Amino acid sequence: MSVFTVLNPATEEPVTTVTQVSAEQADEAIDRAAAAQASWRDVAPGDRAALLRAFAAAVDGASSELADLEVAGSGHPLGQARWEAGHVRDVLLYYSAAPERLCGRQIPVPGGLNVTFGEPVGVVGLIVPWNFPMPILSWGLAPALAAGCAVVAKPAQATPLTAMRIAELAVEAGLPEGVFQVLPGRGGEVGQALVDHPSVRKIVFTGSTEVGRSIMAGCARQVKRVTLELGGKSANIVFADADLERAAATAPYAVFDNAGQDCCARSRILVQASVLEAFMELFEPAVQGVAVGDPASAQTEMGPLISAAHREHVASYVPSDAPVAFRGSVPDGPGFWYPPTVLAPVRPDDPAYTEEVFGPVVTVTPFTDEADAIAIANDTPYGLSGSIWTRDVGRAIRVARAVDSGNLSVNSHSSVRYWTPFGGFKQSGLGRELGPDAPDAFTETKNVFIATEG
Ligand code: TAP
Repeated sequence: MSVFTVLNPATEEPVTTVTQVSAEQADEAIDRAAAAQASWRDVAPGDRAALLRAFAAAVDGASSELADLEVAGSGHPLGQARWEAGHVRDVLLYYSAAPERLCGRQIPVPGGLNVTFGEPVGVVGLIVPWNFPMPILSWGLAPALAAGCAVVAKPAQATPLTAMRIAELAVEAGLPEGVFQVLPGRGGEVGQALVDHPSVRKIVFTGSTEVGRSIMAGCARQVKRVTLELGGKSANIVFADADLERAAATAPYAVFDNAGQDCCARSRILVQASVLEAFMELFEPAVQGVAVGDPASAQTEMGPLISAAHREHVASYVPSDAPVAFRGSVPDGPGFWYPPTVLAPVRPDDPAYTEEVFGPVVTVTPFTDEADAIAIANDTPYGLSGSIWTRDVGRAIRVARAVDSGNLSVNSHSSVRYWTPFGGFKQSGLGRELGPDAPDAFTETKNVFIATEG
């Protein structure tokens, strides 16, 4: 039996130990899920909706506890962690409306009619990364349960605590045993078991593009459905006619939120050359104003990185001769801290400019005109997110249509709304999560012909 010690990233102290599930135990859990799903799919839609609402209420009742767990186990600032717990409740509530609205179609055909049914795909395997343990769990969990699927989730090894507690809350709220299980363990063992077990009919994976590729190849062996939410290298495009004060004031939060450990981080700021200097003058105090410190304080805006190894990885993008324009500060003492860091000017082949850093490091690059901005924004294998700052509505729409990315904001740095579809272009992923159609992605369309002629 192996155990994993969860560390507090702000103190480097152990929080607790978690017994790791083995591949054999994962297979047994998947068998339990398959048995439970056979009954869950037959729960009347109104009753399934009521159970999801009860689950949401249980999460709401435990939101302080969940937030505290995320502060201790993931280093998320308290305000952010509270928002994340509330987000899980809201996502469950949003999809609690779905069971009673999963309607098929009737299609007139010669000699009778065809009806379609959205049948639940079966058992869904959710593989969750460490950066947003609660929200990303909920994005797959809620629509899958609503569609009548059972869910077996594997949290990241480093951050299992909130997912484990949410699974207990599901049972306390009345969800039948086995309908939602959380299996803490290693990716190569428990995650692989989800990919390999024939009863798992869909994998919802969020994580790195590299692991995503191998998951997709594994799913291909059984023609298993797969959704991939992968990496990003998104652009924050600031045109000369933009509200520069707002663009500069929000730019730190567009990339340093969650210490930059955010797939949607706008880690490449592109600024029209004619306003570059003015932008940088506004951006510097905004970066230095980011409150980096104790995640348990409600005033903190940015906490530590997840681990010492990840800090080393982030730091490798900022060697001693890196073009650091300016940076913020970090607390002294223990903790996996890394300061908000702005690099400019950067070479086009600088890895900090071309690769996903997944830490609080941003590059600033000038562009000449609209076509140049679009070309630079699209010069990446990724296409997840991005922002466009301009007062010209026509340009905003033109650029938004031209940037190859799944989620763009105009005059805003926000990324995810659970009532709109979310996902990436190119190597940022496959498929969409969230939005009103998400439960459909957990069903298979069945087409039945009914003869009406005697
Ligand atoms: P990964 O190393 O890819 O890990 C993600 C999850 O996959 C973890 O639960 C991990 O388990 C598991 N895993 C690892 N190897 C596996 C295997 N061979 N088979 C099955 N599962 C396996 O990513 P990460 O470092 O946790 O997360 C950072 C990445 O996620 C970044 O690239 C980021 O952009 C991306 N991300 C994307 C999104 C969206 S919505 N597009 C959102 C958040 C993060 P262990 O923890 O045990 O290794």
